[in-house]
Amino acid sequence: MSRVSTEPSNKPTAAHALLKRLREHGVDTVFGVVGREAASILFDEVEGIDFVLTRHEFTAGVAADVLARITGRPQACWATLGPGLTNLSTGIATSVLDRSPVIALAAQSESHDIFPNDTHQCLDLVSIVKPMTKYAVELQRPHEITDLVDSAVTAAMTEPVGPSFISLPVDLLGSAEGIDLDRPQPPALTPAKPTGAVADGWHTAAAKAVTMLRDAEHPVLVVGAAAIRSGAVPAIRALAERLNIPVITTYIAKGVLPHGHELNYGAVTGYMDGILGFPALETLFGPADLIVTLGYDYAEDLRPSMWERGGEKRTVRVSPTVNPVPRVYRPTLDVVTDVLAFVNHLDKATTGLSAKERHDITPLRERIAEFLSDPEQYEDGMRVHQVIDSMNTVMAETANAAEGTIVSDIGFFRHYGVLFARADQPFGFLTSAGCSSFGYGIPAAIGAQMARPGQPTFLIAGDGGFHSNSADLETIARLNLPIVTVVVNNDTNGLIELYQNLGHHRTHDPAVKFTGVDFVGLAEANGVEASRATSREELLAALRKGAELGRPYLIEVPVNYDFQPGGFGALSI
Ligand code: TP9
Ligand code: MG
Repeated sequence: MSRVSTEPSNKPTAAHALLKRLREHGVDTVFGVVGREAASILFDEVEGIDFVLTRHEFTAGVAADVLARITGRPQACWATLGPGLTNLSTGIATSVLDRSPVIALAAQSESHDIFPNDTHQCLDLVSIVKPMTKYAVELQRPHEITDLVDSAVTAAMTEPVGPSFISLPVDLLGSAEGIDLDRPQPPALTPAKPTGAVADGWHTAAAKAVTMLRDAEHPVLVVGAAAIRSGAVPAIRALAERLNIPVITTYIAKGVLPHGHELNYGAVTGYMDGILGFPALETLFGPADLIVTLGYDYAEDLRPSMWERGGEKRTVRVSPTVNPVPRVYRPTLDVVTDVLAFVNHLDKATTGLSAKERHDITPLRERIAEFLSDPEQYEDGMRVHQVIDSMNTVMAETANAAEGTIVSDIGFFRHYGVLFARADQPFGFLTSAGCSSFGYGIPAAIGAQMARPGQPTFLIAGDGGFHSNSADLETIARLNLPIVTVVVNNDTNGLIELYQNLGHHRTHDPAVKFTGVDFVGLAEANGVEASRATSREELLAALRKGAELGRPYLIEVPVNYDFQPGGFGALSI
């Protein structure tokens, strides 16, 4: 089989031009796993753009997603041909469903040898990723690489932001034919604001929104991540404070108001009534008569059915994109525009309006406080709310105001994180709302710690999700990222056991139970110091140690959930 020429040359190649253009667009990191295309690209061709080797391509995709999300710039991930790209595909799925401007790149067979499903390791890469990307293309002529990168970045940064993909035949990647490194710089992109007829007419709709807000007794702002991307967080806070309007967020928009802010009514999940044994959604939404959704995104899993309880409500949808889900959310008023522009407009247009009397959620707050302070020493393992309460305590001691990140993998514990984990800044709590692939935790913590090097990062993960992707513990150790990981271990895919209970009023162990893994030994084998904690006191001490260490640290905590067959009740969604 023909392979790429390995004759070294000093001429700039498509690989140089690719990295240079990515750098000019603000990309500073390429996460990935390299295959035989190493003959065409070393990743040291261009200053200011680093390669981070991961153990699995999924890790590369999610780390790029989170680094891009927090820095507000595109970031890149890399896979080799065939199985490299199929491994990366769940990372790409994460950045489309979670909305992050990731530039996914993969090597492809030589341009004269692309026979998908016949040539060694050759698959039709563009067709594989097309349904989950905003732009997907294969390089045909080396000198066009700069234009392809420009198109990929523009598509990725346009709302709804998401991944773009370029397939790179290895011979073209190593080719110097027609390569010109002196192309003019691209314009700087922030997530692109909407333009066009719908956006232009938004002032009329905004005037209606002002009237609806004036008439409302108990308005509530429901905020999604597009509001963060538009830079509207300070404006939303100012508006909410002036008019005394509560703010409720999706999982990933936690931190729009700081954790302890009196107008922060929290993030919601469909599991909350069951977890708290309390009618939480009714308390939060029942009295509301106007819901204003700012940057609402159905993919963030806050469903309209969650607010449709109690009295009749009117709804205003403010979003940079046209409504993709009218069947589940048909607002009274739809305003398609940039969230920041709308909030600024609303702020000016409501200058004379007196503050609202917000509805009281004291009973819910008391229930949460009582639940979290649970002093019981359970014989069969800690409870997850005790674990998160301990993480909050040490995060508050460790982080400066408006700093720190709590990352959550996917599992039942994640819903406790959504409800209780502290987040004092936007993206101060990270989980995958849209894609929710388990194994998200390690790569998301890597991305967060790289984006916020001076701040603490705590990760909570379950045994199931964590061990599905635990090889990248070695990446954390190699990069010496001071991430404090807490593995809540019940030797079970606990959330799935809950569903067995819900569906059958009984469980079936072979489908959800594991034999025990020694997570302390696993961490140490990967170069990460670790310990085990079985009580609040031990956990607090271990978290404090980890937070001060300046190196990665892992704490295994045996846990148990309290749901009995049939005991959790129906979900609230
Ligand atoms: N495969 C992938 C890639 N992602 C998901 N989300 C599933 C399967 C289905 N979810 S959430 C979960 C599964 C199997 C189990 C999580 O178990 P855990 O030990 O990490 O957490 P816990 O607290 O639920 O036991
Ligand atoms: Mg588990």
